[in-house]
Amino acid sequence: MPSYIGQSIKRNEDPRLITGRGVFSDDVDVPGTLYAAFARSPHGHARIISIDTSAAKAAPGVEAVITGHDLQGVPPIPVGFAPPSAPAVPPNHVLPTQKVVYVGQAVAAVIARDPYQAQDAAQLIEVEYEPLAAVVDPLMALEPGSPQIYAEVPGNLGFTMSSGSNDVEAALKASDEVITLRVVNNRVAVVPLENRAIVAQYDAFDRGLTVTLGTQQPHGDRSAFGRIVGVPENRVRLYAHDVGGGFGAKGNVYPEEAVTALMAYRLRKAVRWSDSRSENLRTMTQGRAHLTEITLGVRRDGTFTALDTKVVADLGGVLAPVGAASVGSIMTMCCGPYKFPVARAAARAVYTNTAPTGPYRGAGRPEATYALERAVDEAARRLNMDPVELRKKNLIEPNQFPYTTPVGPVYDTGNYQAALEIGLKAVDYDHFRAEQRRLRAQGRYVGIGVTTFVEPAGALFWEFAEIRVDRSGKVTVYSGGGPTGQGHETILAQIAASELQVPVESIEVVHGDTGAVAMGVGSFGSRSTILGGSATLHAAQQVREKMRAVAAGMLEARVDDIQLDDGRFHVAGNPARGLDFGAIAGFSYFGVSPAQEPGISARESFQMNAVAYPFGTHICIAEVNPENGEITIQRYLGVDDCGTMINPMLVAGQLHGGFAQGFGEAMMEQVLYDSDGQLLTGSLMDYAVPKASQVPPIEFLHTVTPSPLDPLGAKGVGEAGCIASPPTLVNAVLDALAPLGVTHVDMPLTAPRVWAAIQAAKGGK
Ligand code: MCN
Repeated sequence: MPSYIGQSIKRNEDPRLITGRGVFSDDVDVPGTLYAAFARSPHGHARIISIDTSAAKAAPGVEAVITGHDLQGVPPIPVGFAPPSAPAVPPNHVLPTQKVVYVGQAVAAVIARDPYQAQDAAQLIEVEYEPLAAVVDPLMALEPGSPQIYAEVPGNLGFTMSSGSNDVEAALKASDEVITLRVVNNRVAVVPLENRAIVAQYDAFDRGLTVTLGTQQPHGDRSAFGRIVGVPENRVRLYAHDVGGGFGAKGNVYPEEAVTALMAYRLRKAVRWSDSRSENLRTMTQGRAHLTEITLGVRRDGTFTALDTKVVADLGGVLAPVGAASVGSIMTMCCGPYKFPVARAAARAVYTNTAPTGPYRGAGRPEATYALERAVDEAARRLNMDPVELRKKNLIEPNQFPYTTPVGPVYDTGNYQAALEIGLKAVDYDHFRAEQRRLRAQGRYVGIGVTTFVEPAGALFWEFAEIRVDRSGKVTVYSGGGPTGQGHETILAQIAASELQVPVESIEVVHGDTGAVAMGVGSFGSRSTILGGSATLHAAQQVREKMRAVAAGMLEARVDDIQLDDGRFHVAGNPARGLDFGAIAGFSYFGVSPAQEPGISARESFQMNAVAYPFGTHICIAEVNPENGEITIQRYLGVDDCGTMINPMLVAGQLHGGFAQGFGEAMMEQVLYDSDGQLLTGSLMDYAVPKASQVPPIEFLHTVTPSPLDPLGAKGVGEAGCIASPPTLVNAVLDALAPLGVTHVDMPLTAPRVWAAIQAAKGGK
């Protein structure tokens, strides 16, 4: 039977999803359920003087009203990682009692018999606030005299991070050219199709809690609920059925989810909550929000000499559970795919009166790539060199892997030149440059952006899979991942089916059930194919060997003589003397010798002490109308290398989705607050997410450089599209506008912004 690995088969999960039979958290119906609703802060920064819940308690249908005062002894939301430089980590209380630090922060909750009663009663909660001066700009927050959000965090400086060495300064001094650029990675909202949703149910039978939650980390969240609610973890069962997108922001427990679970346990009932789009835009963790000053030293011949990256990262009002992750990524990924003799990076992470920020698809890699690629194009302009030539001169060579960068990471494998060449050939780069000159002579502004990039994938080191073959011979993969739309039910089945030689559609994949899956980490950091896929492969190999041993006993042959072909174990050279899965599996439960374990199953956790480094080249050709600043994307193509592709069609799907998010960030998305911390983009009328018709077509090309780190040779791809696309799009626009003297526009590249940059450049002239 040919291997399924590398085949673009359709997704096993799709018939269910496209016929409306998906089960999202909000679809779970529990009889007698109660509903939670929240009273939220109207202020960006205020002291809580008093909370009067009497009117809400008396409202129809209300079963309970709670504030932070009712949660004495409940631990704050756990922070996954707080850098040692943090002077203090102000606790992220489930419900605050002293002060609120961003608009929309939940201060009290109502539990009622129907959702409308809950919302009406929440409106009756009287909170007296003493408004305090707010600060929303992280640079202003660092200024002396700015409002202090936490007494224990002087100057609002949450933490610092750094990497590399100070040799950078001498190297910059010795450089022929030094390019310094300040760029902004605009704050973006996550906007999953499915908002947050939870159903928590007191489980009278074992005095525990059953939680259904849209999450990327089922097992981690089960632990967090156990700790917050005060129930031993083994009495908490968490289900994450279908999840309508997470994009990094559904990896941790939110205060509203904690309240819902707590109240279900306290009231001995089922309680549910799902947020409205406007609640989601106010309080789900947001992404990016980084200001970067990048300094690149270069010799006259184009050789890079040094890199210095300084970041100011906006944490928002509280440190989200993995709020530090994006900052850490820049410290390690600032050098991209280039050879720098010396480099360093430093970050200041700052509290502001805005929604907390957290990982958002790419989590630090898009920020690092954007700053670096913008600086490389600027260096090319300064040196009067072709930006592609400059990249070629500095890319790490294929024979230099494993390659250790001056800020620490060891890149496993790569051939950056090959991906670049394929992309250049596809767009006929030299021809394009000639055509560009011709069009410029006609007054048309057409430009090209070329990004070469590398990113780490496979973070946090292990994932779990178990394979069981039931008595009928049916194979089930139990995966520790937490997919949110990536297609794990298909790719894990492809891997197991290839090893066991059974039809891919016959394999069931179970995930998102902590009662059925013994352990797991989850899906983030483009890790599941590498780690979960390899765990599945190893478990399948074990299952195959166990079945061979049982078959040998049944066929009275030597194990070494048993061969697996097309789903049948037979004696080598005698295909007629064989047994199918059902016969072997059925026998394994009854007839095995005392030396053999009954049943057929295998558990594996695959771990790596390093990460893999996918890479690629993205190219965009764009035209700008100088009269109104409108941009037309004429062509966009990505050459991506994620090692062995398990399912090229799903790889393309991931790149497509990632691109749409990068396109949104580059062209139209931006969360805005006024100076008091009021959110100005609180609905989808004000916050522009690209519509399908606005996203340009993308061409996908690939190179395949397997990773030596995992048995599949796979690397991740879930985030590549949004890492490479913002600089590609912006550099294309800046290249188009080069004749007008425009060298800088901050994202998002809305037409008015581009037009203003053109006018400013004309005025400057
Ligand atoms: N794949 C493959 N071969 C490879 C690598 C990947 O076939 N060598 C395909 C597989 O279909 C796999 C998918 O690409 O399921 C993504 O694989 P991987 O890169 O391992 O990433 P994860 O499965 O761990 O998913 C996490 C990643 C991240 S970090 C974000 S954020 C993200 C993303 O995936 N959020 C998503 N993709 C998303 N897609 C959807 N629909 N919704 C989200 O919330």
